[in-house]
Amino acid sequence: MARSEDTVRRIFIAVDLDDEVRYGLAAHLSTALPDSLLPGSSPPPVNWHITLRFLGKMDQVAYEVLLSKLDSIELGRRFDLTFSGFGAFPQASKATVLWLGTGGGSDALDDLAGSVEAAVVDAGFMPEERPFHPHLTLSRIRPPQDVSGLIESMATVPLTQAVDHITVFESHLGGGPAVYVPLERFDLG
Ligand code: 3AM
Repeated sequence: MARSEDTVRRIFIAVDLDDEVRYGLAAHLSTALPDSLLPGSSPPPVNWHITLRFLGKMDQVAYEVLLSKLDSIELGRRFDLTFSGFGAFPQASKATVLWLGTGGGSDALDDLAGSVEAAVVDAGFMPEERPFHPHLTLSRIRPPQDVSGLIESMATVPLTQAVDHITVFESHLGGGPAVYVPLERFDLG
């Protein structure tokens, strides 16, 4: 069905996970964690991803410009991404977000985020002011909690994600978990 010109979408660009990695990670966490529970509210595994750039709401024209810029840039060579231990935003002693960090391939991921940022700015969006910090959000915690012990207990996760494309997602918020719909993908070389 054709989209009307006044369609507004809430958009972010991310590295998606293969189901093998997604559910392998979920299984690993449920056996590795002492009580199989993360503090706070955990997004369902189907929603797990590594955000490269959150853009927010945009109209159809801006969306099409964004796609054309993403289509025209060099995203670099595909690479393997491994996962390291847990981390927290803004800090372990008062965490509001518990995340899984990246290990091998983090430099390539940084470069990929830089390429995406260049395309986003070229498409007319304001530059991101915060430095890119690759992470996979595992839990959002309100009120903040001290997760220092949990972070120390979680070692490297034995899974590897082959990063061979990026995905443009539409985010639908409402009651319950957000729904992330993949709209477009752009392949790495
Ligand atoms: O990858 P994570 O889960 O850290 O937190 C939101 C999620 O990131 C983030 O975009 C991803 C998909 O929703 N996000 C949502 N609203 C945001 C905002 N206003 C935002 N990031 C920055 N600014």
